[in-house]
Amino acid sequence: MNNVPVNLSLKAEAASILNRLDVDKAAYTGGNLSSFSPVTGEQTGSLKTVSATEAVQIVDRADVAFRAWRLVPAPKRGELVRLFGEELRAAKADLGRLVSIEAGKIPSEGLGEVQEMIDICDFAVGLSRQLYGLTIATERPGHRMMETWHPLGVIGIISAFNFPIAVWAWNAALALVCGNSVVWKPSEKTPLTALAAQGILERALKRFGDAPANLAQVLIGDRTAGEVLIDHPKVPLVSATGSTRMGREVGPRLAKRFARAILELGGNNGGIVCPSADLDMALRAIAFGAMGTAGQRCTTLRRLFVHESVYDQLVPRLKTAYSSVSVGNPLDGSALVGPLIDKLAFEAMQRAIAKAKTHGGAVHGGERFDAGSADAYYVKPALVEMPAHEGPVLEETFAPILYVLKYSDFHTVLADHNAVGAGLSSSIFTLDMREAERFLAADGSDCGIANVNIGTSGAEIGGAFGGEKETGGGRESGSDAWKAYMRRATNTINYSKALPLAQGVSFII
Ligand code: UN1
Repeated sequence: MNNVPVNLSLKAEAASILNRLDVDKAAYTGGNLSSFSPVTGEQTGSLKTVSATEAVQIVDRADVAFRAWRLVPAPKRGELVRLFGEELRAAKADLGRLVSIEAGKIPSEGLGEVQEMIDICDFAVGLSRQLYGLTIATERPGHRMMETWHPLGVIGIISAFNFPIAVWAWNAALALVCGNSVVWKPSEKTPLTALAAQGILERALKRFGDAPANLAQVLIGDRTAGEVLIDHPKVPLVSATGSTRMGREVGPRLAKRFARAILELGGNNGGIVCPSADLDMALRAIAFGAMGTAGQRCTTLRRLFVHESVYDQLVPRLKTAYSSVSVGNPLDGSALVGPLIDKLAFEAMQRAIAKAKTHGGAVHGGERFDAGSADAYYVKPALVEMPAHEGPVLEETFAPILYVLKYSDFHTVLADHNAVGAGLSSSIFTLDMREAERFLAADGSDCGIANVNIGTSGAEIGGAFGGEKETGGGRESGSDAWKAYMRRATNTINYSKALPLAQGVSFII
């Protein structure tokens, strides 16, 4: 465990990074939203927030920008995103460091978050020449049928503290090449990082030259600002990342006005370790999946099912890994696990652990330790051996708690694996082809992400990211996720001299 030096001025460091990224000091001083670093608990800024009325004006301006941007050819729109990727590369060290300061990530994860943004930019640039429609066989002679993809409108993005900028970039990069404008409501826990990322996009916009004003805007504000995105009739799509509770509010409100939603909500991700598993590999994957990012990824491994034949080999090694992992200041480069985001996260973790005990759970770790600051919450990751798949195991707690269960029968464990509300990510560790393929089959894992011999977290941007059931069903990032950001038109063109009707209908006047 590392002690956190209390005299570290993260406020000054954050300010100098923001200054280098051309963010106006007035945006983060003298305002009413305080930002903090979970590393020390120190206040890092006080940001100006927008009122609901200002938020409405921001959306109205974004709609004007959309009307111009949709007419710019898609490959040219891609050029803006290419420049954004270039600016991100240039600012990677600063931006990664700010992620570490504000979200508490270790350096490689802070930098990794920026890399994820660069990757989606590259993907989106390629996509800007590949927004393909289809030519479809028509039953009528002398006709041609095709589908065309058109820009959609103002895209609202609501993002969470744990990936404060990468998830915005997934959405913004795709939305921009698809011909949309974006309005972003970042987490109130990570607003400085949002200002920095927005500043970098503005650099790219400046270099691009003639993009419409207000093409990409950020809304620093509280819930009421976010609600404007949900309710404004000029926002046809909201992509929202957060808790299932948030999704239950946002989803029906969007549905009520027939707006689209990309919901990326909770995960309660499971892993199965089978008798044939490569245990060395499984151990490493489990450690990163469950303890990495202090258990605060939506893809974090939370439930581990271990076959009874390997339980006594794997679980003691896991316990050793848990008790020896270095937890501490994420900025000094030696810790693998940084702080929880805040006191609320710590309290939720303690409640889940207490509940697990009432269900017979044997808890290893989980305690807070003094890191030299009363306002920083560093905990030892908790490994909890559970006698049954019940109680807190069925819920997502956004903290490093790994519930471990022993299983004997593959079909029963598959059923247990799927018997939770969330359906984001999942893994199986096996060298048995039948088990691996069953896990990936129609009656296997019911999650949006199902992996073999790798962990549940750390997805690449090339695949569609998202999950089923209470995870919300949305897909972002790679594959054909771009289609959600466009509207599809089916076009039938008659180049004959006759007017045959489909389905053999006759209507002669
Ligand atoms: C999230 O936690 O909201 O797969 C996103 C991963 C990352 C993205 C996580 N690429 O863990």
